[in-house]
Amino acid sequence: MAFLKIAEDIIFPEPKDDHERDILNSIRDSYVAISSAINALTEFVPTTPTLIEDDDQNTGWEAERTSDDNILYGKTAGTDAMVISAAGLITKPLHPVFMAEVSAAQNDFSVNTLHTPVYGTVHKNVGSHFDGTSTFTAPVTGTYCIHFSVRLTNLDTTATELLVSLVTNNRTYTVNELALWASAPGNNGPSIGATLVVDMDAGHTAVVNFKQNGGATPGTDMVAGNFQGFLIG
Ligand SMILES: [Ca+2]
Ligand SMILES: [Ca+2]
Repeated sequence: MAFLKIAEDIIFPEPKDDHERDILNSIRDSYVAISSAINALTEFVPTTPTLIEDDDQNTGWEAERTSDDNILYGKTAGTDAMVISAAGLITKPLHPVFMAEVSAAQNDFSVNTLHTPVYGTVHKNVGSHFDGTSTFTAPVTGTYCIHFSVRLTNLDTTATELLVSLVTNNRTYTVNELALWASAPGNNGPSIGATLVVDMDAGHTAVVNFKQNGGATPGTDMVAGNFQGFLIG
């Protein structure tokens, strides 16, 4: 603030008489008050600082909504999309995630036909992009991690193969199991499935299919399975 001192010497020369001294003292008092106010403004520190925010204040980054919580909040359209905790742990509350499993046995599937399992028990469904039964719809173009499995029983020993697939718009991912493990009706078969990295466009769907080629009808039962996924980015 050296320039203010120089300005003060220029503005307030030595008065010629008492009248001029009174006037200069009055001006000096006002000048000191204004200078103090300017200094106070430059030292102002907001208690809840906002780092970046748009005009209508519903999108941006905020630091410490409560005193010294050391949390960083990233919000879009008024909702927190990313939160970084004081420990540096990053959560994304709006990020698409779904977790579902087969809720009840589905029995006597016909052979040589594609079937779509129903995953009726939904444990998590952020954004509601899973329809609650069989289909996940990508809300945004990106790369997803998707896991699927089915556990089948009562495969006929004459079945020639079992195909379990994840079907998306861009491609189909198939696990091909021969029926060697299907010895006799009533035997429990293993879970069949895969965990995949999948490219999807916004609006594309992912569903699980299975098909038994060969064997008698009716026979194959599905007793369990999982369908899960999340957006990688
Ligand atoms: Ca806005
Ligand atoms: Ca702090």
